[in-house]
Amino acid sequence: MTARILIKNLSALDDGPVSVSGWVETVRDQKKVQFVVLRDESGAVQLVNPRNSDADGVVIADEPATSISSLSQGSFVTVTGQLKHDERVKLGGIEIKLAGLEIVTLAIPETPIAADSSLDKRMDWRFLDLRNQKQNLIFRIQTTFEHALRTYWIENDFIELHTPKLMASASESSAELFEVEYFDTKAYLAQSPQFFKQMAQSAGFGKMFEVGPAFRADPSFTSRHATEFTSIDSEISWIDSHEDVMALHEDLLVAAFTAVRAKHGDEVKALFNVEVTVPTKPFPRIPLAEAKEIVKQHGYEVPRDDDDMDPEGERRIAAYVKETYGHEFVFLTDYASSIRPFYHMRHEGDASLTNSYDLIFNGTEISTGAQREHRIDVLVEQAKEKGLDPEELGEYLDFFRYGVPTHGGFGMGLARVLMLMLHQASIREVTYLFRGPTRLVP
Ligand code: AMO
Repeated sequence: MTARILIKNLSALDDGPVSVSGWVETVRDQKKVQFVVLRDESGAVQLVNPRNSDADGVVIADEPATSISSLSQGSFVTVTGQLKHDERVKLGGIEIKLAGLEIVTLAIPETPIAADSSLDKRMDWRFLDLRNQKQNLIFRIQTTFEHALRTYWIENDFIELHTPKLMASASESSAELFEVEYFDTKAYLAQSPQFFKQMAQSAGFGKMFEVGPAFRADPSFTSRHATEFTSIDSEISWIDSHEDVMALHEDLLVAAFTAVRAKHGDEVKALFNVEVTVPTKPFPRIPLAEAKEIVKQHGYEVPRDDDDMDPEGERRIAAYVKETYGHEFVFLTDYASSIRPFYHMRHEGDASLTNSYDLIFNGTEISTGAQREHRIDVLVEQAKEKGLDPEELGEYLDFFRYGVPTHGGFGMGLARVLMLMLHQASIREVTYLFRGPTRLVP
C-alpha cells in the first residue's frame, strides 16, 4: 500500500501529478465538462474532466468520462490527475484535472438518508450519517479528548486498568441492572467500575483510571441517557476530602479542553459555531442546598425538597453560574446522604451530608464524585441503613477489612461531555453507535 495523501494536505502541494482516494459527494455530468466533488475523512476536493470531442465536435465516450457518468453518490474511487491551484475554485482554491479513475465500489444510487432525515432514521443508517464532516469531527475531538486525559494520567503515575464488565452483583443499584445468563447462574453487566476501582486502592495501586463501557437498564428516552455508555473513571488514594478529587477533576478537564481547543477550536467554530472554552481553575463550587435556594430565589422550585437537582434546576443553576462567574462548569457539593450511595463518606459531625459532588457542564450533569467511606464498621452501618445486606456485598467489604487508605474518585460520561461541549441536542449525535431501550442495531 502506498501512503495515501489526505485531501486536506493537497493544497500544500505544488501543481503536478497526484493520486487521491475517497467517496463521491456530487457529480455534475455536463456535456462539455464533468465535475466531481470527492471527499475523504479530512476534506473535499473538486475533480474536473473536460470531455473530448471528435473532428465534428461530437463528444466522445472515452475514459474517464464514461466512468464518471456511471458514478453514483457515495461510490468509493481512486483517481489520478494533475493538481492545479486556482483561486477561482471555491472549494479550497484547488482542483484535479482527471487522468484516470478507478471505481472501487459503486454505491446504490438512492441514498436512504438526507440531511433533513429524522435522528432515528439517521441512526438506522449510521455509517452513511457518519460520512458527514461534522460527525467526523466529533470523533476526532473524542480522540483528542481521551488522549489528553491519558497523557495527564500517565504523566502523573496513574495505572490504567480494565475491570470486568461481567459481575456477580450490582455495582450501583439493583435498579437499572442488566441480567445475563452465565452458564448455570446469573451475571450482571457492570453499571460502573466502582467496586473494582476501590479495590485498586486496597491493592496499593495509589492512583488508577479506566475508560470503558458501563451499562444501565434505564428504560427512559431522554436526550442524555444511553443503556451502554463510555465511562471515564479515576480513583486516588490518600485524600483529605472530596476537594482533592475535585482538584484532580479540574486538572484533567483543563488539560483535555486545552488540547481540544488547540487542535480543533477553529473547526469547531466553523462547523458547530461553538467556542471551545478552556475552563479556569478553580471551578465554582456550590453546596447543593444552597444551589436549590439560589434557583428558588430566581423563580424555580426544584420539585421534591429531599431529592436531587432535577434537569431544569441544573440548567438554572448553570445559567446563574455563567452569569455570576462567567464559568461553564459548576461543582454542586455536599449532597444529602439520603440520595447518595452507601459508600460515600459522610460529613464529620453531620451524617446527613456527604463528601460528594456532581459536576455540571453547560447545564447538565456530566459526573459524580466522592470521598469513599473506608472504615469498615461505618461502611457496614451505612449499607444496612440503605437496606443492603452486608452478606450480599461479599468480597467488596473484604477490601476494607484487610486495610485500605483514604480514597475517592469520580465517574464521568464521555458522551455527556462531548454533547455539552458541542451544544448537541442529544447524546445520540456524539455516540458512535447508540444503545437505547429500542435500539440494538446497527
Ligand atoms: P453516576 O451513576 O452518577 O455515578 O454516573 C457517573 C456519570 O456517568 C454518566 N452516566 C450516563 N451517561 C449516559 N447514559 C446513562 N444512562 C448514564 N448514567 C450515568 C453521567 C454520570 O454523571 N460510581 C459512580 C461514580 C463515582 O462515584 O466514582 C457513578 O457511576 O455522566
